[in-house]
Amino acid sequence: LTLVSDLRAALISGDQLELHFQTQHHPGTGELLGMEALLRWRHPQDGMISPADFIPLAERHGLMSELGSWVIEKACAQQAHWQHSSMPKLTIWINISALQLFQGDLETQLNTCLKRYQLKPSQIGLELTESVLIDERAGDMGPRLRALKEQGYSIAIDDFGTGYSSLGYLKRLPVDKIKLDRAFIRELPDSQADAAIVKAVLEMAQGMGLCVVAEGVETQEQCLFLVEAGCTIVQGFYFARPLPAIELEQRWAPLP
Ligand code: G
Ligand code: G
Ligand code: MN
Ligand code: NA
Repeated sequence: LTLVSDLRAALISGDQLELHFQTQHHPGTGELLGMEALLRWRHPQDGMISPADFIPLAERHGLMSELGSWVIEKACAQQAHWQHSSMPKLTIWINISALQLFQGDLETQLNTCLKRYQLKPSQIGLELTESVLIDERAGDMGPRLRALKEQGYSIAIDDFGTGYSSLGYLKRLPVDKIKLDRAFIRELPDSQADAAIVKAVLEMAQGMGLCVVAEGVETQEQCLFLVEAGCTIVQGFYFARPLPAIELEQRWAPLP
């Protein structure tokens, strides 16, 4: 429980939380194509705590809405800052948790933030996990996602293939992008099963007009396989780890 009160304190002070950014690339050319914002908590005593650990805690203790707002605010502020710099102009994808989608008014929150920073919805993408889409608390996500889509936000399905879901939602919901979970990438190109799954997902996505991002790409061999299979966007340690904004600027917008 002390961790919960620490998180409350972190949200009030703001200075223990950081957004890091992991770039996305073409697996063949390395071209920079987008980036994902990833939340980090630098605990004063315990060091870096993974969002995989503190996001469930925030959800259980009613802090998720505030934490989610912090991420949206920070991502928009960073995007606005980069619009006025020599950084390449890219969509920043943010992770949206289940509770943010069920409770509160995500659409209004996003729109307010965009307006304040004079951004367009196309500059912020939303990543939702499969489990969010089939969460029973949610009811039908269709109307809410279609509203976001109509505003101009892009929607990606995160951790695709791990969520015990049927494929039906891909047809029903206004999805733009599939993020193929790294579990299917890890053993490429050796695993015949993974190779078959990845190729099938790419073919299905192409047939439906969806983009595919392969996650967790760590080796050149994986890139070669993915190029061959027709994948055009990858994310992973092979190209870049999640980095603080300042390090991205040093790499992609170096001062003369
Ligand atoms: O970056 P890392 O591998 O530590 O992230 C662990 C998990 O936390 C991932 O599943 C990632 O999607 C999730 N995550 C990272 N940042 C955020 C965030 O800002 N909001 C939400 N809801 N989840 C996040
Ligand atoms: O669930 P989500 O895709 O949002 O999680 C993103 C997380 O995956 C990031 O927190 C990041 O730390 C982790 N990640 C990113 N690239 C790689 C990679 O190449 N290998 C592994 N093992 N993890 C990665
Ligand atoms: Mn993600
Ligand atoms: Na993922």
